[in-house]
Amino acid sequence: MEPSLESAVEVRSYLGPADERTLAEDVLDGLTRPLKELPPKHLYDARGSELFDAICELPEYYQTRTERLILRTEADAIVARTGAVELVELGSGSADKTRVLLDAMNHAGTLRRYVPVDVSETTLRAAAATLVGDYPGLSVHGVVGDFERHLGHLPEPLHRRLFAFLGGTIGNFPPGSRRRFLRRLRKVMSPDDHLLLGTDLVKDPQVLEAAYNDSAGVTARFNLNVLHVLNRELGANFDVDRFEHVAFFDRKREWIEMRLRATEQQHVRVQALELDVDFAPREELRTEISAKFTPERLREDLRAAGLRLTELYTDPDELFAVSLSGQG
Ligand code: SAH
Ligand code: AVI
Repeated sequence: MEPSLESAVEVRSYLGPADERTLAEDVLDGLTRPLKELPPKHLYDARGSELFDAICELPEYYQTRTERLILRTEADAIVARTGAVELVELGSGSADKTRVLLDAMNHAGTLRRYVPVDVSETTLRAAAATLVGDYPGLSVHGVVGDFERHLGHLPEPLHRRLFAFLGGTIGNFPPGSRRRFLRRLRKVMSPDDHLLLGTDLVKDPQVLEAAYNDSAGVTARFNLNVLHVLNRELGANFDVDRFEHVAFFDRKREWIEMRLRATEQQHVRVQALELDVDFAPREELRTEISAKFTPERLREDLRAAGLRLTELYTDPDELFAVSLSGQG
């Protein structure tokens, strides 16, 4: 009998009332600290995900096109080396670069299933629908959830898996949580699975700062959008026009910090939490860190999580790195 070419999509959401609590807890915790802070995952509502996709097209944001170039060059080798039949992608977003990996698996005749994991349900569903249309026979099992909390909900492996965590999103964790996350991920992986990790590299601060202060102002809109999320989800009354986007490279910690700065003194009410928050003139709220790596730091982080770096792929200008690691 001919193998069936019928594609299938199944999407399960693990986000529920508990996640509204997570946003509430993050806001309560983050906005009452001396240095106000919010975790970056709240940047990605449907509008934030669209703005992120627009960032990926910006001339200053070299990361996306560089990672795509590396994947194009190395995808066949990665597929041959891992023997993967299944691609599990964390923070999959619009799954655009993913196609390079799916194409290589398809070409090698191994592709069976794609498992995207993302907090942004709209984006994940749209990507899943497009991919099943484009890859006959592909089965997509989407997990709408938080990769820090819902990795236990991945479907039972079919056979060897390639876990992909692309775009440099690992850099959005603070260093301690980064290693904790990698350790947890390693525990979810079977002995024959591999991890393909995209990391942005340390480089000229001017190049880095330009990537987060683009001339079209898209990153500023992406950053400010988190205030719209709080207004909508928690009944807050942030006056978004009275905040400005700030992004700079912290040379000591080797990470980009993205912040929102109050242009003047202001008082904000977060209705759902019965919380009052005051901002002094020029006071800042940190919305993201984006760590930049050296090969040594990457190797050390992976080693601390029980993973062994087997290949480190980079571009000719050494802007970005894609690493392959396993447990062996
Ligand atoms: N992998 C894509 C998208 C990167 S943007 C690329 O390389 O271009 C980061 C993605 O991670 C977004 O789609 C966002 O919704 C998702 N994300 C951020 N924090 C998350 C979390 N805690 N759990 C699951 N997904 C998360
Ligand atoms: C998803 N993440 C890796 C992006 C980054 O570069 O840290 C998010 C982003 N923030 C501002 N521009 C892009």
